[in-house]
Amino acid sequence: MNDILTKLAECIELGKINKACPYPPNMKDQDGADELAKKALELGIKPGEIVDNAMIPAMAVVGNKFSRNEIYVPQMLMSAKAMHGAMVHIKPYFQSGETKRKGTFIIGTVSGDLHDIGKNLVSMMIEGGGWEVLDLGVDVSEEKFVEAVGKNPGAVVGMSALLTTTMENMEKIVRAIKEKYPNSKILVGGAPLTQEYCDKIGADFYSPDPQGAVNYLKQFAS
Ligand code: B1M
Repeated sequence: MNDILTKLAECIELGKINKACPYPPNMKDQDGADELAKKALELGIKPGEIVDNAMIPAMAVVGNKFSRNEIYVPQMLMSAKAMHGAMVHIKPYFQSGETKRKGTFIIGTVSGDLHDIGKNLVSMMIEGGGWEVLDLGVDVSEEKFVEAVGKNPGAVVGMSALLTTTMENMEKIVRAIKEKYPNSKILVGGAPLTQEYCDKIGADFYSPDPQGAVNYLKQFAS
């Protein structure tokens, strides 16, 4: 039983999505995250156990390696895809309520900004960490963020900005959310951001990378 979870974790770490996936070359024709997650469920392993003992630790390894510059964006994207391959089988159990999520995380790239590669990585890592992710996409307006927070009480909010010009929009959105929902927690990131800027705009936390975002969320997990 543990063997299959070890193999699943390895597939996620190395970005082996499914059997047909040719990457990584030394795992050609072997089962990937997709098949292994399905088999684990068929063996009667609980979805929560698969997530907690294989998927979350594997994504944490990936996130930490990325933070230390031991792997780069392409490898991380492959891992995130492998995680998604497994998640397809697990998701129905979360949706039915049989397996509990840690909370809801709302994420979007701020208005005026169409960059989404970093935002998607953060989103996938957090989903891999057992959270329900509501991804609002790119060019997300103040109104859309505020509406999403209103509809999801207690959700943690994440914002990404890649342009120095759209960082100003981030400030407006943070202020609008905090005005209406003062207890909401807001996490910000993106290449031009700094801790100083995060403090200036009244956001709660700045993370330069996805793993920092996952770690920040741990304190709010239910
Ligand atoms: Co644009 N672009 N771009 N671009 N683009 C940059 C950002 C730029 C630095 C390039 C440059 O001039 N050297 C520059 C910004 C300059 C500035 O503002 N100071 C720039 C510009 C100017 C523009 C346009 C204005 C160009 C034009 O049209 N004249 C235009 C703007 C469009 C718009 O948004 N309105 C534009 C367009 C585009 C493309 C559409 C072509 C494409 C985006 C495709 C896409 O995202 N789907 C694009 C790209 C790819 C880039 C570069 C090359 C790469 C960005 C990227 O994806 N990096 C970028 C130059 C560069 O960075 N080398 C550039 C990889 C990604 C994993 O990193 O997003 O930083 P990043 O995310 C990191 C962290 O920041 C963090 O985690 C991630 C992983 O470590 N992170 C978070 C991100 N969000 C987070 C949120 C968190 C926590 C961490 O919590 C919520």
